[in-house]
Amino acid sequence: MTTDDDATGRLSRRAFLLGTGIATGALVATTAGQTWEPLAPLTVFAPRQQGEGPQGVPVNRTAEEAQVLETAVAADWSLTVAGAAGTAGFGLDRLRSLPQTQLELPIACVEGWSTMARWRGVRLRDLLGAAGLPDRQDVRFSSLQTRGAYGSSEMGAEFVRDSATLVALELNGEPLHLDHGFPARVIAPARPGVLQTKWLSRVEVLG
Ligand SMILES: Nc1nc2c(c(=O)[nH]1)N[C@H]1C(S)=C(S)[C@@H](COP(=O)(O)O)O[C@H]1N2
Ligand SMILES: [Mo]
Repeated sequence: MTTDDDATGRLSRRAFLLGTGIATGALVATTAGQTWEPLAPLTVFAPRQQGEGPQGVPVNRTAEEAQVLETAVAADWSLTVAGAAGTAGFGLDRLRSLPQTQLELPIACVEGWSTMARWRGVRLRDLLGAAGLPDRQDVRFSSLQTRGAYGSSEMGAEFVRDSATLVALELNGEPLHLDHGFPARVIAPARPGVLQTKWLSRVEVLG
C-alpha cells in the first residue's frame, strides 16, 4: 500500500512538473513574436540542454559577454531603487538583511530551453516598501550591462505586487553565479526569460 502511495505521489509530482513545462512552453510561444531575435550561430549548432551550465541552469549570456566582469563584483555595487518619493541605494549586505523568500520557478528562454530552479531573494514589493516606494505602479529594471540587447526590462504593476516576484540573490542554494546575474537579478513567475534581467543596477518605479 505504501508502495502504491509512493508511486502515486511520484506520478502526480511528475505530472505537475510536466504541466508546468507545457504551460511555460505555451507562454513562450505566445510571446515569441515580441521577443524573438535571430539565433546566434552558436545556439543553432549547440542548443543548450537542461542541467548544463553553472548551478545546473543554462546561461543565456555570460558576464564576460555582457562586459560586466568588473562592475558586477565591485565592492561599491549597490542597487539603486528610485521613484517619485526619492532614491535609495541597497548594497548586498542590506539586501541580505531584508526578509528573504525562496521559491521554485522555471526560467524559460525563447531559444528553446526551460529549467526549474530554486531562487532566493527579496520580494520586489518588500524592497520597494523598504525604500518607501509604492508597489502599485509599473517598474523598470536596468542592468550593469550597458551594451547589447536585454539590458533593461519593464514589469506591469500586477507582477510588481506578486509575492513570487523576486530580486533574486541566490540560485539553487548558492549566491548567484556571475553568469546568472550576480549580485542580483529579476525572477518573476510566468514571464519569458528575456525579461528576467541579470546584473541589476537600478529599479525604478514608473510614474
Ligand atoms: N542583463 C541581461 N539580462 C538577461 C539577459 C541578457 O542578455 N542580459 N538574457 C535574458 C535571457 S534571454 C534569458 S533566457 C535569461 C537567462 O538567464 P540565465 O542565463 O541565468 O539562465 O536571462 C535574461 N536576462
Ligand atoms: Mo532567453
